Amino acid sequence: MRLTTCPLDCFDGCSITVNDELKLKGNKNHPITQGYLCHHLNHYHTFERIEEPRYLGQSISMEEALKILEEKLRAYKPSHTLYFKGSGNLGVMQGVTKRFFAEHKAVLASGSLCDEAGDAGVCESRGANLALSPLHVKEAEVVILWGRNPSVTNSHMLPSLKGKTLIVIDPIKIDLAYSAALHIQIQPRGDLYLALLLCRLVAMEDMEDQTFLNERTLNHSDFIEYISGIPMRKLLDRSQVNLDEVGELLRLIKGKKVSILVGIGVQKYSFGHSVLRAIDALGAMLGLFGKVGCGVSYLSNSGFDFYAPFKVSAKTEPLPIVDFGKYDLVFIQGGNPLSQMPCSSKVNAGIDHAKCVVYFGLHENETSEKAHLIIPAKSFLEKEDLKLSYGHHFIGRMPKLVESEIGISEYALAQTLLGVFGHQALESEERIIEQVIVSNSVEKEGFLISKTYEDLPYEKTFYTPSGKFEFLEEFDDEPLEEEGYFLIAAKQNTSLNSQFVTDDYLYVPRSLGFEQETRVRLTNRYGSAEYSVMPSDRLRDDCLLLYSGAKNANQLTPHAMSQEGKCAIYQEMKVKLEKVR
Ligand SMILES: Nc1nc2c(c(=O)[nH]1)N[C@H]1C(S)=C(S)[C@@H](COP(=O)(O)OP(=O)(O)OC[C@H]3O[C@@H](n4cnc5c(=O)[nH]c(N)nc54)[C@H](O)[C@@H]3O)O[C@H]1N2
Ligand SMILES: Nc1nc2c(c(=O)[nH]1)N[C@H]1C(S)=C(S)[C@@H](COP(=O)(O)OP(=O)(O)OC[C@H]3O[C@@H](n4cnc5c(=O)[nH]c(N)nc54)[C@H](O)[C@@H]3O)O[C@H]1N2
Ligand code: SF4
Ligand SMILES: [Mo]
Repeated sequence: MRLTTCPLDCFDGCSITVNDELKLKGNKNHPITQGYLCHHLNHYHTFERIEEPRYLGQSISMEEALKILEEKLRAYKPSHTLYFKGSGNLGVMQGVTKRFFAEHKAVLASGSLCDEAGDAGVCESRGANLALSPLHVKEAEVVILWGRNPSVTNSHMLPSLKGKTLIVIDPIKIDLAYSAALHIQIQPRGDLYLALLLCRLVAMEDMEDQTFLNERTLNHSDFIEYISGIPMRKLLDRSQVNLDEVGELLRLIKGKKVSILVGIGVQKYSFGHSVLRAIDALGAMLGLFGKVGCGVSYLSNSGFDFYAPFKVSAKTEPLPIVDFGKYDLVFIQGGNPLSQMPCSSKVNAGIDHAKCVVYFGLHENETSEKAHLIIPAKSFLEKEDLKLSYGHHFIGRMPKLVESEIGISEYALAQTLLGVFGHQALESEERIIEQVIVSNSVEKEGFLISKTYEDLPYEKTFYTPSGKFEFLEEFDDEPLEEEGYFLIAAKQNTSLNSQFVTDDYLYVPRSLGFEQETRVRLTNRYGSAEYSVMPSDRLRDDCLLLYSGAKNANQLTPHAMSQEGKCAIYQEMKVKLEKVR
């Protein structure tokens, strides 16, 4: 029995036991994994992979594929070559290809389709974005799930939620809302206003932690003055919550150990960074940071204080709005932009215009379908890697467990290209991985963990220049002008974004009276697309829902990015709905 770690983009970073038949099981001894895996890894071997390289639809050998890639890299100017990496595998070694493309002087798409707007806000307030692991949350009395859906996206948090007072703030009635003490079914885009409203009320009710505010925060009184200038009416209108619910929330958390778990739901908007700052401000007013069972936790920076082996300097373009059509050669690794990037019509037009699109991945998808050159990757069982998790502090080794004829590893691809173009060779994989591990890890009870977490998160310091928590000073937001429905983008159980088994339905409020499978069309200024309907009792009357990875999920999402963090802003729009006749 050998051990490895799940490579997927997920909070849990599961530790996996692998037997000689390559059967994957959750490691029973791992404090987070606790012996179980989710749908994706339980069925991992049933998903078909790409087995052979292809060029213009014809199967070729890996040698030929690498030769064609070399020819294309020589034929097109480096300044007309784009490197684009998705999040299909979050192993540290996945970034190795960036080293070659930076040496080659290509342009790197930089930014995020995911969490960076919120991350920018967390970093402004706290200086670094650290996680509350399930072991920390276990000590809480009250847990607020704020735009985060652990029963789908973070199932190894569930044991820690058992027996806790749960508060859910989500426009959707998620599974955990049914067992929550309070569900505030907030209007999408309303969280900043709810957080500021709560800050106002915490101050009015003398619920502030004065010692924490005096000793560990920088600009508290300016913050209170600033938010006192925002009319209460505006805070209530923009969040569409009522004072009873807010009063109940305060009653439930008063004097309790509170962990606030925030997901990406709250920040899929232009001012996403400010939303996290406002929620953090509430945490700071209550003095939640650095205490047992308490705190605010978002998708953390897994690499914090670790040596970053593939940090490069290069010309970059903002990833969520990058125009593929400006490039002759586009190299896409571990991602499916034709499904997952916002504003599919622009992405499609760009990909159609590029002279050569290379797809380097595991599975067929919308992007591989259109690519000229397909290079199959090795799976996580077939290459050396290391996983740092964004949901806890355990470090997961990912040794190569099996030889395979299929595919090429990211390391081997990068090493080959560095060699043929005469750049300096990479150190060995083992050495790179060890350097990362030793840079910031310590062994505790037989497990490697990040040294940063020897103390509770933020127990000793914040990582801002002042060493203190810094409150939000202003924000910039205008309400959406468009009429129509909010269109929510969320995750579902059997898919990991566009990988594995996706769900293509458009979920609509049952009150609209549509039968299942009714065909409808959604339209807005970014596009138009048709969907089959699934009526749902879980939605507000002003919301529709399309899961990540659904067919046409991004036909209507904005070609735009967040004010901070170069992040996609999937929900910064509304849509009109009509029945297709
Ligand atoms: N099974 C599974 N697990 C996954 C993934 C997957 O695709 N499938 N994806 C992984 C990835 S890439 C990520 S980034 C994480 C994300 O993890 P989460 O953040 O938990 O995932 P989401 O489903 O995007 O969003 C969570 C919730 O935010 C709510 N929401 C939407 N808009 C708003 C809003 O304006 N305000 C509030 N308060 N809530 C809102 C949604 O209704 C949803 O219930 O999950 C990871 N885990
Ligand atoms: N409408 C809408 N759009 C969204 C979202 C949403 O909620 N709604 N969520 C956004 C979020 S949070 C995220 S993180 C992005 C994710 O978007 P992407 O990064 O595009 O992720 P996936 O769709 O999972 O595609 C990952 C691809 O990586 C490949 N892959 C897997 N393992 C490996 C490997 O080891 N090596 C290589 N080379 N390739 C590999 C697989 O073949 C797979 O096709 O989508 C974003 N897009
Ligand atoms: S829960 Fe997350 S980390 Fe664990 S097996 Fe599933 S995808 Fe991987
Ligand atoms: Mo993500």
